[in-house]
Amino acid sequence: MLVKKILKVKNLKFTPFIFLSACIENAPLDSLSPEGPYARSIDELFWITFWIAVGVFVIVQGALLLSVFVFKEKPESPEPKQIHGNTKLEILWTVIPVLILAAIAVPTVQTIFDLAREPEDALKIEVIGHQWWFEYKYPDYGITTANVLVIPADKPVRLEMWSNDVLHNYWVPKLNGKRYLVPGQTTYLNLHADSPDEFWAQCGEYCGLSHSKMRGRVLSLSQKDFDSWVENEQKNATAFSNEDLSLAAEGQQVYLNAGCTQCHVVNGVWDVQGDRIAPNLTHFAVRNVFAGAALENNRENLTRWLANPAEIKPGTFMPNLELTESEINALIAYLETLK
Ligand code: HEC
Ligand SMILES: [Cu+2]
Repeated sequence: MLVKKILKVKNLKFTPFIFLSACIENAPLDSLSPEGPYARSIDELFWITFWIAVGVFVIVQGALLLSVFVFKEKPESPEPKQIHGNTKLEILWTVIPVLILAAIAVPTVQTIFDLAREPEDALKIEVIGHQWWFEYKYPDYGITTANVLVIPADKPVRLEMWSNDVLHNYWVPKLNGKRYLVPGQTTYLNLHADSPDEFWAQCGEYCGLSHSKMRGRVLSLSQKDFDSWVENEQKNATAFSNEDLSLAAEGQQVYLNAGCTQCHVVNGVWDVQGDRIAPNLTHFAVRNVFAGAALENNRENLTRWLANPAEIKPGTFMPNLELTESEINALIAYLETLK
C-alpha cells in the first residue's frame, strides 16, 4: 500500500530501476568482483562489515517496528508509565556498539597492514601521473611505456608512484584499492592478478578538464609472454632511411619535422636524453588503447586524434598541429610500424 502510494508520486515513478543499475554484469570497473589476492582481501573485509551492518539494521529496525505496532496507543490503553533515564540500558547500548566497532577494527587494521607490506621478489614498476595519462617505467629492464601496464600473471608487482603535475589516483578495482599519486612524494601500491587477463584502471582523483578520460589498462601475461614482451620493448625502433619511398618512411619524416619530437620519444629514431612530457611512442602499435586509454588504437581514432587532440581530450597538452590529410595518413602508416 505505502509502496504503491510512494510510486504514484510523479517523479519517483522509475525509482525501482535505480537499484537495478548496481546489477550490471561484466562491468570492467566493478570493485565487487576481485581477480587477485589484494582485491580479494578488501572484498572479504567489505562483506564482513556489510553483514554486521545488516545485522544491526535488522535488529534496530525490528525493535523500532515492534514498538510502533505492538505498543501503539489503543482507545482503552491506560497512560504509559513515565520514565526518565535508565543507567543499565544506557551502559548496554554504549557497550554493544563499542564491541561491534572493536570487532570490525581487528580485521580492518590487519588488512591495511597486509596491503601495505612490500611483497618479496616483487617486480618494481614506476607509475607517473600526467594530465591525463599514466606513464610506466620498468627500472630493472630500462623500459618506458604508457597507458597499458603490462605485468606477469600470478606474481605480485610493487608500484612506486608519483605525479608530474597535480594529484592523481591510481585505481584498478579488480586488483586493489585506490592510491594517490602526489607530486614530489612517492606512494606505493601492490598489484597481483590471478591469471592472464585485461583489467581496467581509472584515475580516481579529479585532476582537471580531462580527468574522466584518464583511464588505463592492466594486461597480465603468462611469464613466457611477459618475457617476450620485455624483450620486444627493449628494442629500439628501426629508423627508415632517407631513400625509402614508402608511406611509413614519409610518415617518419613528418614525425621528425612537424614538431612531434619536442614532446615524444621514439627510441633509436631521435635520440635525446631526458624525459619528455608525452607518451613514449617506440612501441605504440603494441598498445591496444591510447590517449589515456580513452580511445581504441585504430586508424579512425588516430585520424581524429592527430587532426584535433583537444576535441577528444579538452585541455590536452598535445596541440593541434594543423596537419594535412596526407600528413596524417603518412603518420598513421608510420605509427603502425612501431611494434
Ligand atoms: C607539445 C607537446 C606535443 C607535441 C608537439 C606532440 N604531442 Fe603527441 N601527445 C602529447 C601529449 C601530452 C599526449 C598525451 C595526451 C593524453 O593522453 O592526454 C600525446 C599523445 C599522443 C599520442 C597517443 C600516445 C599514447 O600512447 O597515448 C600520439 C600517437 C601522439 N601524441 C602523436 C603525436 C604526433 C604524431 C605528433 C607530431 C605530429 C605529436 N604527437 C606532437 C604531446 C605532444
Ligand atoms: Cu588524474
